[in-house]
Amino acid sequence: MEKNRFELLKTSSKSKARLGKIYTGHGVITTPIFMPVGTQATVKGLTPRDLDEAKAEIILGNTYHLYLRPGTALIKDAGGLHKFMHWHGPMLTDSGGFQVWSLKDLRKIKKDGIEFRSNLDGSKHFFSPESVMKAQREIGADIIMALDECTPYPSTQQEALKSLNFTLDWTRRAKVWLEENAPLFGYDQSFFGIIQGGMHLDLRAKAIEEIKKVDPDGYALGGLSVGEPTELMYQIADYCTNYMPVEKPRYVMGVGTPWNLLELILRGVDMCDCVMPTRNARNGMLFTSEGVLHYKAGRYAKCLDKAPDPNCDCYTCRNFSRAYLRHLFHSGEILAMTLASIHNVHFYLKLMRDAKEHIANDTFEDWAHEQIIKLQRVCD
Ligand code: PRF
Ligand code: ZN
Repeated sequence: MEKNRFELLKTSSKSKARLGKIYTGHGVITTPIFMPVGTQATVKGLTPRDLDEAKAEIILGNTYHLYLRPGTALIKDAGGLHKFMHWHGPMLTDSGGFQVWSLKDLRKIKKDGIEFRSNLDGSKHFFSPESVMKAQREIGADIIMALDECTPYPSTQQEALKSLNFTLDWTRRAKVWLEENAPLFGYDQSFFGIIQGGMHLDLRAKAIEEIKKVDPDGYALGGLSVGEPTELMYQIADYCTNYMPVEKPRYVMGVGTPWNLLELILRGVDMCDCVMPTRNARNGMLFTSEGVLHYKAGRYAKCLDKAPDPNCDCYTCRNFSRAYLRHLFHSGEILAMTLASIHNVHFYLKLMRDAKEHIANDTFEDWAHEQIIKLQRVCD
């Protein structure tokens, strides 16, 4: 079985921005990359054909949701999630640590794993570092994540340390289990460890030191974008990438806006995922080259002659007006959500392709700073 591998192609001379490639059994991912989120074996509102058209290189799935429904046994019987959902490109699954953690009243974190009740029917379950690896073997994503505990914000040093020690222990146990249990579908599955430690720099450094000993295929930053000021998130990411091995991919989990992504790329991050492009699309918000567009607003009711984003060549912007999109939204038509999601996902992925081109041409930093200001404006 051919092993997945990461190739670092370039590091910018003016920032920590990097260009790289991850080779997987389902194709090559070029980094920096954004991963659209397909929680329940679908990127909400989009067909795999839409994802292809947006040039998606990798999508994300969630072990927690798939384990509860339809169950990982069915996905295994389908031949893995790629076949089940007809997405044949690379795929990453989150471990369920964060999704279970978000259940708050429905879960109990123990030394050996997480006890929780299903948000669907109240049934009782237990995730151990090993059982979550087994579930991810059955789902068959190309990149799988260790079970972790997302440290809440704010947390004292003592609370964050206790939480971190669970994550570290679980990561070691996950690696041991993976070494004894081969992938099921004939292609390699990369294993990423997750760095926690809250906003405590010394704990983040300790986390990296300890996870390095496990020698995962990639390093994720968890516990960010959990209520802390955005500047603090950037500082933690900036600090952590200084200590992460240069020869492995770096992934910030669950972030963020288009400008967040550019800020993180400047700080040496290679991968991000977030529900934002699809969720915000469904709620009436588009990210555009001219800034944020609240397409449901009354001021667009008669806007027949302008595309949602005049500088975008996605299916939505090529064919429909702001007035039409607003009409669909106000009529409760599901097509509003699909058309808006097509645009937002396209926009995020095009931004990543532009970022890569600018890094290659040594023009990334000035361009990124300009974009960071432009993209945050609100369209009138
Ligand atoms: N851990 C895991 N998944 C995550 C997070 C985390 O800390 C976050 C936090 N932003 C998003 N998704 N396993
Ligand atoms: Zn568009």
